[in-house]
Amino acid sequence: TNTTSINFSSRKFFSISCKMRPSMAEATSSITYQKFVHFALEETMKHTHLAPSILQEKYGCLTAMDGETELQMQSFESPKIRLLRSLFIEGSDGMQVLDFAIFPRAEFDLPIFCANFFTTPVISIVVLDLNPLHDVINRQDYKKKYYEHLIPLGVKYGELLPWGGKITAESMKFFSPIVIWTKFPTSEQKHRLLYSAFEDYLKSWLELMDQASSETDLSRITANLEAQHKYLTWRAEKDPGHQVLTRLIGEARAKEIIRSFLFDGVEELGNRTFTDYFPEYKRDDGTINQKRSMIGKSFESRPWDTRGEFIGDS
Ligand code: BLA
Repeated sequence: TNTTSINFSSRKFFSISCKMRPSMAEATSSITYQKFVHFALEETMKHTHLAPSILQEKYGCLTAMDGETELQMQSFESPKIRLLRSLFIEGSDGMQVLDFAIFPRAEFDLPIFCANFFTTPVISIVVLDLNPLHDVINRQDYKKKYYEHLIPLGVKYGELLPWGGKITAESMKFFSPIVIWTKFPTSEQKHRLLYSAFEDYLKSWLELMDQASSETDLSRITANLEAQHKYLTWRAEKDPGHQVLTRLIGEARAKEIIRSFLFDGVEELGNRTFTDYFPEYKRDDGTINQKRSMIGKSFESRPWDTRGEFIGDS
């Protein structure tokens, strides 16, 4: 049946390169992002045919310099998906990281699915969103097309997983009215809640994908491409995961994984540089200001109201 072939193929993908040793987290607690990855692949395969990405040959399993922490990478593509990739990290010290994203092909103006979870035994830092490809504050048509029907979902999880406080102001432009930005003391209860949110957000994204039809207007395709390139350029330069990755695998390999795996396309989808897109970061000598934020941190509380209207830093 269809189901067995799904199970078979996902198992096959999982065993490509990772040691099948028992998960360290499984032995001590039920907090692991492994099952998020399993769910996401199986669920996505119910909607589309996932083929391994060319990146899969190069990026599979990696052991960090501590000899203990494992980084598991997987990547796929499909007719509407340019790149679905997952980085799952399980640290010897109880650290768990998930960076899971789905980037649509340029013919589609679909949002970018984004799940970024950083967990230590003490604290969890979470971003879960369908990141908008286009401006959701000024372009009502785009907001209506993809988010209007999802506002109740965002309100539900926004209450269960409350706003995490001030963030890098620049990041807000990449977030949608249904973004879940939260921090909480790590607990199994919150972990289960986050799993439900992840399931619901992914299912919502997959429904949007099902309905999406290919753009034929070249100017629209170009606009989608530019927007995705700007997004990749931002994240490849300023992603908060940079430091942790550098500590785990060293600067050179961290840079490579960020530019060629996590945010693959940053080199190929456009020619503009970080400071072309974000000139406020340009130093006098032309180099990029290393600060994460030029504006500073803001948005103490949720800048979207329960109707999905942007209320800003009120
Ligand atoms: C913190 N991660 C954060 C914060 C945000 C994000 C908003 C709060 C700090 C800040 O305001 O910058 C996530 N920011 C995002 C996302 C986008 C964005 C998803 O602009 C998308 C547009 N985080 C990871 C990975 C690791 C990680 C892979 O995604 C580790 C390997 C770690 N994130 C991490 C850590 C912190 C953090 C350690 C807290 C420390 C810090 O703020 O630097």
